Amino acid sequence: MSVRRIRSAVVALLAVTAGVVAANTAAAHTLPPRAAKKWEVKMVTQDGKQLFEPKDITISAGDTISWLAVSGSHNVGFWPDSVPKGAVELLRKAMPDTIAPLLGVRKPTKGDTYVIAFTGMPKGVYKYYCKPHLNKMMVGTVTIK
Ligand SMILES: [Cu+2]
Repeated sequence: MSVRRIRSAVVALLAVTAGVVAANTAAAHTLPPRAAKKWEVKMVTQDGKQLFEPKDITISAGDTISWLAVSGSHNVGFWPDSVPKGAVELLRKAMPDTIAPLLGVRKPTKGDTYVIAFTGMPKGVYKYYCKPHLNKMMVGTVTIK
């Protein structure tokens, strides 16, 4: 086999491989989107402690978290510098019933919920807190993977 023939065989093989890769990439883009999931984080006062349960949660962008009042009076707040770059404005729009920028109303009644849909939010770690119990380290994280 001549060098020229080998060269054209290699070129043909590379073209086929590139075609397969392109086809796979196109297929991945046509898969139906994953259904958004709804998560629950409990807000609890128990045995003199205040906490979010679970304290740390990992979700996908588009998922919703419902913070459920179980006992005590709590809220959900974020610091502008404790969320990923580009998330502040999206979070501000996604947070209902705020009493200050990135700070939700208190939920003092058992069964009340505070709900945020993390639609279109950037990946990363979102650190948050409960304002009335920040001095008792009632904090948590939402990680968008
Ligand atoms: Cu609290």
